[in-house]
Amino acid sequence: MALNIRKDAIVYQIYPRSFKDSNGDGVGDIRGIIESLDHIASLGANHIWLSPVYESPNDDNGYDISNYKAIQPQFGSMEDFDELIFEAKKRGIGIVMDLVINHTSDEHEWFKRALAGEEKYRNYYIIQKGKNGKIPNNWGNFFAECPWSKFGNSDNEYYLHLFSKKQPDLNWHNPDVFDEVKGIMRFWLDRGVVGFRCDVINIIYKNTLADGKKQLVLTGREHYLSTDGCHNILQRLRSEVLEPYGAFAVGETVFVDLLQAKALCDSDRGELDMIFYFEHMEVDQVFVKWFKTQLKPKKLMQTLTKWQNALQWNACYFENHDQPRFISRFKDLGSYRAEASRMIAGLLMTLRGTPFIFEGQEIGMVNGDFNNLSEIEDIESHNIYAMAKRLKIPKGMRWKMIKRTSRDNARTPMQWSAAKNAGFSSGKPWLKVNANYGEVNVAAESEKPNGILAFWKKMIKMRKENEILANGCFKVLFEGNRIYAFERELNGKRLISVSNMTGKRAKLPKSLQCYDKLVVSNYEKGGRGDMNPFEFRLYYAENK
Ligand code: TEU
Repeated sequence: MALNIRKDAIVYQIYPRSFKDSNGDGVGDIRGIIESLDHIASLGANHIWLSPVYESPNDDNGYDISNYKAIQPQFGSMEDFDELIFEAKKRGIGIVMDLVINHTSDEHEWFKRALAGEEKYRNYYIIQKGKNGKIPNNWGNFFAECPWSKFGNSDNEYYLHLFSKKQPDLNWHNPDVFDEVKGIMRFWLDRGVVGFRCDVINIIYKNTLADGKKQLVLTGREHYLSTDGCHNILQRLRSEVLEPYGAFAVGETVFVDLLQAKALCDSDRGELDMIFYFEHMEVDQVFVKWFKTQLKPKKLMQTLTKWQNALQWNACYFENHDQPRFISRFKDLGSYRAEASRMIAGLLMTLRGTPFIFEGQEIGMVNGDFNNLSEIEDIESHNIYAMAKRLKIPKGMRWKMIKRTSRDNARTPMQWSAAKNAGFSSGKPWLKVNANYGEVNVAAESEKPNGILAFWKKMIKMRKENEILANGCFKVLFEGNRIYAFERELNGKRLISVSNMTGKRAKLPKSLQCYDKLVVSNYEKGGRGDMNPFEFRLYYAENK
């Protein structure tokens, strides 16, 4: 089955709460996105992936949906949404929705009717009797809580939630759930959306609720990761819903290894167009993501290479709304914020696969400058902090963990200008604006012909116009402690991508010194001799 997205397309991810507030309530909204479309169009994005904009009580900022066919009132109305589709389309931009179908909100009508005792809706969820006065099994939970909560007033019944207790998991053994989801997808496809980003899609189908093998995190996961039932659902969603519309699907897939990944997105499978895997996000973690160590560039390079080689087509990303800002992970970032951001632009646009840019990445936004837990909103961070307290991890260390890993690091308001609240909102922003906004903002960047934004635009343009970058094959050339180099090749024409992933100068390896046709460097006076800190270069060569 062919890809349902052009190979030269670029996707821009918006976290709507944090993007642009048009009405001064401190929360970003759809009209704010409409006002900002020219920025996204000038960047060169073909699609916008919207994190959830559906009605939600916001326990997990919209990933807990109470009505899949309504817009979150804080974000606007369905008319605003239709206008967004229309205005985006006018600029050649398609809208991609976030499809969260592992769970709903406990405030969804289905769950409420289940609680009211309607058998039909009880079967939409995973409700189980306790075992010997205890919860039904020994599974873990993504947000470090107990995955089972009492179902209503019942004495001995529990419902499963792999995320927060306000996110009950759906029962994908029930064909009615499948039909409901098909209806939801068609509802949005009929309004003009071009694809879906499918939230934690490889965990939706639970084979059994039996106890799992004890693990450090997520005990029980062998019972629900990439099950046959999940593959079957994905194949049917593809053929019955997506294909007739020519719509694409990118899956967020947790804990996938290469084999599982291939089974989810190789083209002959007829499931997903591509997946977001996590291994390159995890190169600076110890066992679990809350314990971080220094990022070792070589490990990052090896991981990128491994996935580039394994999959027919990749979803390439370095940031999203769940991850700390990527450039903040470099221990020797120092004063090289601009150079590192431009290096990532070069790297992202030259890897093989669809590049996903997260809002703010194009101006080199860094982690939030939070001082204490009261400044953090994210449910996951609060839960982890509480767990660390239970484990008697000292207060200072607990905070250090959260500060470095919190998902809020990427969710701070978009920095548009040096005006009050970074031009994000005239009211009090729901999450603290980074204090560096006077210097780091879209307006300031727009004035700099050789700035960060200008370089992102340049690389995006190149990625879109160059057939080698869209279609060429990938071959790694060099993985060192500092320098990463690979080639993209098409019909004997080659582009050589070279990145210095450190804040130190680095010798260009001998094997790369033969290239002399520089296409671009992220340094004004770069491109020759030793590599500058975080320098990126692209060379052109032809096969001899
Ligand atoms: O994330 C799923 C996921 O596993 C992680 O990325 C998550 O952020 C967490 O760190 C697990 O420890 C998706 C969404 O992207 C995330 O925002 C949601 O909170 C989550 O699913 C539940 O819908």
